Amino acid sequence: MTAAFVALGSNLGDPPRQLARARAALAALPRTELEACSSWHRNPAIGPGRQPDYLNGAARLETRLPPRALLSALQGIEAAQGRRRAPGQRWQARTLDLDILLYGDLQLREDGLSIPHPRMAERAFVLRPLHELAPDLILPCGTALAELAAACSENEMQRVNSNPLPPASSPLKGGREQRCPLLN
Ligand code: A4P
Ligand code: MG
Repeated sequence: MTAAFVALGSNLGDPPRQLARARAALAALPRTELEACSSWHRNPAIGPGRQPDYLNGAARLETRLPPRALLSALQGIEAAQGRRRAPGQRWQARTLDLDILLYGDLQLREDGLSIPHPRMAERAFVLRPLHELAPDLILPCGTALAELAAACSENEMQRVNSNPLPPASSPLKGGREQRCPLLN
C-alpha cells in the first residue's frame, strides 16, 4: 500500500454537498482505503475573472492503485459530479477538482501527471488542510510541510467543518516525523 494525499476543491453548484460526495467516492475506490480527511476551508478563488469562493480540503489514502490508475479514478469521480472542462482554459470554476498531491515519495514529471503537484507548495488552500492531516510530513524534496504551511498567508482561509474524518487514533496524529512513506 502507498500513502497518497489528494486535494479536494469545489466552487460551483453546492460545494459542501459535492465535497461530501467526493469523500464518499474516495472511500469507495477499489484497492484503496480512505484513512483521513481534513476539515473544509472556504477561501477566495485564485484564477481568472470573478469566481465564487472555493471550499478546499485534503484526504489521505492508502492505495494499491498505481498513480495513473488513481488519476483516472479521480477524474471519473469528477466527471460523475458534473465536472466540465473547457479545452485550453485553466483555473475555471468547477463543481469538483481532485488532484494528487503526493504519492509516497514519488517524484514524477510526465505528460498529464506531475507528482508532487507542482503548485502545492505555494497554496494555503492546499497546505492548510494537508498540515491538518500530517503535521510532521516531510515532502519528497526534503522540505518540511510545517515550514511551508507557516510561511503561507492564511488570512482569508475560513474553516467551515470541524468534523474531520477520522479518528484521533490516526497514525498521522502521533507527532512523529513522517516521510510520506511507502507503506506495506
Ligand atoms: N495533472 C498533472 N498532474 C496532476 C496531478 N498531480 N493531479 C493534469 C491531478 N491532475 C494532474 O487539470 C489539468 C491537467 O492536469 C489534467 O488533465 C491532469 O492530467 P484539470 O483538473 O483539468 O484543470 P485545472 O485544475 O484547472 O488545472 P491545474 O493546472 O491542475 O490547476 P491547479 O493548479 O490545480 O489550480 N483557487 C482556490 N481557492 N482553490 C482551488 O482549489 N484550484 C485551481 C486549480 C485554481 N484556483 C483555485 C483552486
Ligand atoms: Mg485538477
